[in-house]
Amino acid sequence: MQHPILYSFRRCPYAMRARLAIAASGIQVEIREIILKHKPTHMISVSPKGTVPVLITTYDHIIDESLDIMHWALQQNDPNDWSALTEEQRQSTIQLIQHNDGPFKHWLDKYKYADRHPEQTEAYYRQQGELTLKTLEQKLTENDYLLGNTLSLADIAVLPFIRQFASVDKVWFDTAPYPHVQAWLNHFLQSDTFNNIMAKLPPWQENDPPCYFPILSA
Ligand SMILES: N[C@@H](CCC(=O)N[C@@H](CS)C(=O)NCC(=O)O)C(=O)O
Repeated sequence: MQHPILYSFRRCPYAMRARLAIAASGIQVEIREIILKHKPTHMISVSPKGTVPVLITTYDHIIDESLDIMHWALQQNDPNDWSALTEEQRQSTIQLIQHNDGPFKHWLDKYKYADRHPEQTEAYYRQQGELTLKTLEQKLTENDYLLGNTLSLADIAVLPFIRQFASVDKVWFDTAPYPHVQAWLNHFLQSDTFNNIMAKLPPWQENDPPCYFPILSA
C-alpha cells in the first residue's frame, strides 16, 4: 500500500473534519467517496460499524473515528499548529467536541429531520440547538476563534456541524442574533481550507484507478 485509504462522504461533517486535518497535514491519501446507502463491501469488512470516515493506514491499521483520524494526521504534521494547545485549551477542546458530538448533534438531527420527529416542533428543536449557538457566540465575542485568535482543532472539529445547522434554514440563520457565529462560519466557508476539501468526486467503484486527496496543485 503506497497511500493510506480514506473512505469518505463529501457532505458528512465527521468526514469533513477528517479531510480538513488530512489536507492540513499534507499527507496524501487515496480517497474513496461512498454512497451511504450502498457502502462498499471492503469498507464494511474493515469497519463493520459502517460509518464514515474510515482510514486504512499504510500499516493496515484501521482508524474509524473522525477525531482519531484528525489526531493521526496532525501528530505527523501540523504546520498550522492546530493541535499546539496549552493544557487549558486542550481541556476546552475536549469539552467543546464532546458537547458538539453529543447534545448538539442530537438536536441538530431532530431539527434537520423535524418531520420524522413530530413529538416536538421544528422551532423547539432549533431552540435546543440555539443553546449551543449562544455559548459559541459568547466565546467568539471574546476572540476570533473558539480558543483564541487563531484557528485550532476545536474550530475545525465543530464548524462542519454548525454549517449543517445553518443550512437547515439559511434565511433564519442569517438573521438570527448570532453575528459572531455567522462571521466565523462565513469566513470558514469562504476559505480555501474549506473549499479544497469539498471538491466533488464520483462514488468510488472497485477497479477504479486511485483518486488522491488532497489534490496537489502543480
Ligand atoms: N463517531 C463517528 C460518527 C461518524 C458518522 O456517524 N458518520 C455518518 C455520516 S455523517 C455515517 O457514516 N452514518 C452511517 C449511515 O448513515 O449509514 C465519527 O466521529 O467518525
